[in-house]
Amino acid sequence: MDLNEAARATLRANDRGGYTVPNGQVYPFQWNWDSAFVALGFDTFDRDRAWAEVETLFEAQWSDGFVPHIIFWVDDAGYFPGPDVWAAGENGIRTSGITQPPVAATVVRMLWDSAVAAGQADTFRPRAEKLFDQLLAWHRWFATHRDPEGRGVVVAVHPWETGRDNSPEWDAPGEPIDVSGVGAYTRRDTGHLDAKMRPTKLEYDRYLALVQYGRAQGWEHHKIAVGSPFKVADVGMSMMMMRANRDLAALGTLLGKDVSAVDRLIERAEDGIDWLWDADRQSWCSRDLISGKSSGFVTSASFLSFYAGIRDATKDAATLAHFDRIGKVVKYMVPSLDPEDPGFQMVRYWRGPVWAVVNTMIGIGLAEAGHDVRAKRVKGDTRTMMNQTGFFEAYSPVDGTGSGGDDFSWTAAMWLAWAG
Ligand code: 9WN
Repeated sequence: MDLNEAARATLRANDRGGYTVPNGQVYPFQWNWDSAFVALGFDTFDRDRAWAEVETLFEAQWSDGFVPHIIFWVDDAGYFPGPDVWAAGENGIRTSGITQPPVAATVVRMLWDSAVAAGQADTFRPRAEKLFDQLLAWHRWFATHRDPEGRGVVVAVHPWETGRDNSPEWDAPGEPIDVSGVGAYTRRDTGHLDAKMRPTKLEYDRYLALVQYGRAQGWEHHKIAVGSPFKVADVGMSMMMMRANRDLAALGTLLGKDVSAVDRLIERAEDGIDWLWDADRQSWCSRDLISGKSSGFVTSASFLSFYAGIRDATKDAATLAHFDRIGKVVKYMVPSLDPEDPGFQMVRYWRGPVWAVVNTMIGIGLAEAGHDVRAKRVKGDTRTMMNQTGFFEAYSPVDGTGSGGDDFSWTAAMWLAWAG
């Protein structure tokens, strides 16, 4: 089977009817940003199914605009924590109580452009209009509840919210989390996968303590925004949000919608984003809202500034210097953590491995900013790893071996939509 066929087969196998599971065993539910990326894969061979993926996600949107990170459409004991632990949702739809990186607006804009190019604007316009309104509500929710100081950034209240669960950026901000009352629980992830590829017990205790905290607040977002013991301005989500708002404004303009509210969010982000520039490290870095301290970590998210549309000659040059330095150390770009960092681990999740979806965003951003050689490197490395290893959850930047689950939906989707 050629890889195009294999990628389509992976998406079909993980399709549960209207939504796609990231991987049948390890992640048996709908995940937010996975579904957005998966839609781009479907769009290469089944346009209607692509739109349905995003529409199903937004069926789980709460009345305040929030879109959950997991939707538990069915029961499955293969994942922990499940719906009973979260105890969240609206209208009988069981969900988690936190969100995930806002990439959906960027995806819907791409789906719309693709429908227009295929001469199907009239067919898809009503669906695009509905999604525009839902996306705008979600972005407003972010501005209210995930940017409590109005800084123009995205403040995560849970490491899972960032989508980069065990990045070392969350280590110091996670220290004050009280894990003494977490109690006994059984992880499922380490039943499916080698524990050396997964977060540690201490990290899981913190994840669970934060779930218990949110649940105790009844998942009332205004309370959590103020009182959460974990509040970190995530450079990844902040860059993706800036990009997503630009795409939402462009989509709205194409649809004849009023985009003034989105324009204000873009201005706020452009005014505030420099707060995430770490002058000592000469890099874009996440910053703890509570302590005010920069993480100082150079991660793959640090290279999303181009994708966000930031053009700043001095900062761009410094960011590219990190990129070139890292590119000499690893065989495959872009590792989730600087390989010269003492905490770098080539297979432990977001402390080293390369993720195809992050590479896609970095590659698109570099190409748009005119850094063609580097953009080609990112795409070529991604393609090589997929060719050698198949569609793994992530890959070692050192030797390209697979890390995490195999037959992974968003990886297959990125082959179809970008790398292949
Ligand atoms: C928690 C599904 C998700 C991705 C995340 C990735 C991982 C979950 C987990 O899997 O997170 O949300 O249990 O490890 O970190 O980015 O959306 O693929």
